[in-house]
Amino acid sequence: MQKERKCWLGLVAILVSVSLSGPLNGQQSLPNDSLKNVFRGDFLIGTALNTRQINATDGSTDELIKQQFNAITAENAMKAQVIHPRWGQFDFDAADRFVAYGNRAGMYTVGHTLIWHSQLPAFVQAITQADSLRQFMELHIRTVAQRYTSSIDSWDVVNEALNEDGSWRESVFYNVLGEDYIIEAFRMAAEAAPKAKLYYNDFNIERPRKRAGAIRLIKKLQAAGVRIDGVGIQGHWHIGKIPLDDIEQSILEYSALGLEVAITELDLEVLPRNFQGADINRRMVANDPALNPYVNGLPDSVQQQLAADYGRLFRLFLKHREHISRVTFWGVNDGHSWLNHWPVRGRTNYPLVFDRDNRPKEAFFKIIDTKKAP
Ligand code: 9MR
Repeated sequence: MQKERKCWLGLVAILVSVSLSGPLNGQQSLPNDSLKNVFRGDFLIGTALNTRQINATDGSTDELIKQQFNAITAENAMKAQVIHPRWGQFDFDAADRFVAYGNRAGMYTVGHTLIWHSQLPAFVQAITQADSLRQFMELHIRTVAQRYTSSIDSWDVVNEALNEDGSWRESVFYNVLGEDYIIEAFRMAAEAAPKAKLYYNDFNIERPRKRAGAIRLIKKLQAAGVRIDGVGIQGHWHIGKIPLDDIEQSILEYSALGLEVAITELDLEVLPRNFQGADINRRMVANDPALNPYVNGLPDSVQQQLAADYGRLFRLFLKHREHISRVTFWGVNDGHSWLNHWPVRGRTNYPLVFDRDNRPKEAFFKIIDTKKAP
């Protein structure tokens, strides 16, 4: 009897340890908790999908996506360079597959992004005439947004229009059309996508100076009578340096303007960096191994810091849950993150809450805990 009890206890212990530590012999075991279920009623939990994930080529990642997330954003498939490579010639292949994925899985589907200075095809960069640029914007926004009018729930209409000091970024749109290009972009999007939420999306707009610029931009749209529904704070932050007070203040100030707030591209950098943000024109040129210290694994102290920071963030998001529509991670697992390639190529980074084998990290459990003891 004693022996039998011990045997059962042993079996239970093995099962518990397998479920906590993840796959045995490389096999996928899904976590017991699901982020989307735990935060249901608070906000959506999203992820960005790359092409392989849109094609569901990796079964275990696909299962994890469907178990954990109820919102998806196209990481690259809807950017102008991909979808509109030459004037009037569209390539909807990847974007169609992306929205089909969202439809099949019943997920909230985010279009990213209509007007952005980056990943813009060369023919647009070369435009110098206001009329031509307006024609491009009109053709691009109408064609793309109308095509997905029944499948895209929210559009990042304009992405990253501001400099760090809150002034206008000198993109081709600003240089040729002046700051009112943003009014035109939102007006066109409102006509082409009447049912979708319309967002302005940027990084570092929780910081006071850039936030002031974003507020000017939003007020400008509102004064012109065009629709804007939300602000996307991207959320590319760095462990140990999460600007919690600025984030809280931003949530309050943006929502006071009548807007929803989404955290649209969340990841927490753990590797050395000499600047913050996500301006992809900035790179650190280096082959210094000190810049890539965790090739063989993340030290426990860093893992704990990452987890604690994710916990603090989600506690803040929960506190302001009535203003927050969605929290989207920028990638599914650490192996998929753009931060392995930027601002230094070929690093081993750990910014997300699932590891390279799709196992939940300490950060995942800390996030779930915020609901248990908010
Ligand atoms: O994650 C994206 C990466 O795969 C692309 O190479 C990169 C190039 O533009 O864009 C990344 O996503 C960016 C997003 O579209 C806008 N905000 C910053 C993101 C990280 O650079």
